[in-house]
Amino acid sequence: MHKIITLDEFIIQAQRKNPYSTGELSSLLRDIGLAAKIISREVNKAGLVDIVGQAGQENASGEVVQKLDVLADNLMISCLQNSGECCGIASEENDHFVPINSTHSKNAKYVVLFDPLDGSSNIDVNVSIGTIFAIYRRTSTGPVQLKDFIQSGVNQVAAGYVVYGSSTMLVYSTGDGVHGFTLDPSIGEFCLSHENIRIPEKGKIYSVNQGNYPAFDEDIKAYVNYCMEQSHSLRYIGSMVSDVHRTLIKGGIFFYPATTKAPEGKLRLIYECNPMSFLIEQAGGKSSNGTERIMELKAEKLHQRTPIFLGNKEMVETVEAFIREHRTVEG
Ligand code: AHM
Ligand code: MG
Repeated sequence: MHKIITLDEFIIQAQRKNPYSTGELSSLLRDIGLAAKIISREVNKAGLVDIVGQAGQENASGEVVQKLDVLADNLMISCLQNSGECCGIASEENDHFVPINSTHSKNAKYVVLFDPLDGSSNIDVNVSIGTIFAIYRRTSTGPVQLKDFIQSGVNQVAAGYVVYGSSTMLVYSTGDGVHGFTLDPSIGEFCLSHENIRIPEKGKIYSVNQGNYPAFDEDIKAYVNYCMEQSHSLRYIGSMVSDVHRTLIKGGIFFYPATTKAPEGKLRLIYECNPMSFLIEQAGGKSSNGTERIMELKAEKLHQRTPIFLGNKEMVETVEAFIREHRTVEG
């Protein structure tokens, strides 16, 4: 029988390799793992709405059933509040960041940013959805401030996602490779299933909402035409976590460019793009906004959006070349 390594054991082993580690980051990661297990349980019940009650209505115990994205948000916040290792959180669900003011948390050195349930419009049709998170070391002293949350992605200490798919997987990196854990529901543990994930060198899959084609710039239209001429396969789930997960494992490119309706793109820099870029780069891939590295972009506000192209280096560089050539011709 293979030796099972649980997420908690893996985190502790990684911590032991670093003699200066205080265990605070390990503790935070374990709390996120716990939140992920609870969210996974709730997501798995999503199809039972007729039995457990619709969002907004009371369930059999007289509690109001929450929408899943609100529930996931509250679960993440409460697990992170308990840890004492996090002095503030920022979530895609909330307009502002939330300081954690308890005595043991307010001086903690980490902030956590997350999208609690990305792709939540897919819940009703049983398509995979996910949670995305990023951890930064705060830069301020005293009460936590906006600047702690809008640091460049290169400052991420750790990032990861949980995909609630045919199985639930947690994939994360602390800057020492990308590691994937699959939830074994029978023992309630994330077990190491994908150690040191490397994105394949070559890819043949492109992933974009091609229905937006008429709203793309000419350079992106030209790149999409090129993908079709190359007979690349088109795969688009419409759930970033699942599309990026496939890209990480099978290779290819995922992109959400600017459109006439969304000139800044749709996806959020600090909640979605930075953590996914951290993972893709750690796995040997590349992530850019078409001209610049995503993780070097300057965030001005919490909910800033950006166009994004991530995946195999070669494929991302090809789309960048299309963009460059087009701009040169346009002068
Ligand atoms: P959300 O954060 O409101 O769930 O939106 C983000 C989702 C991503 O998961 C996905 O990549 C994208 O929106 C899909 O958008 P579209 O339906 O425009 O293709
Ligand atoms: Mg989202």
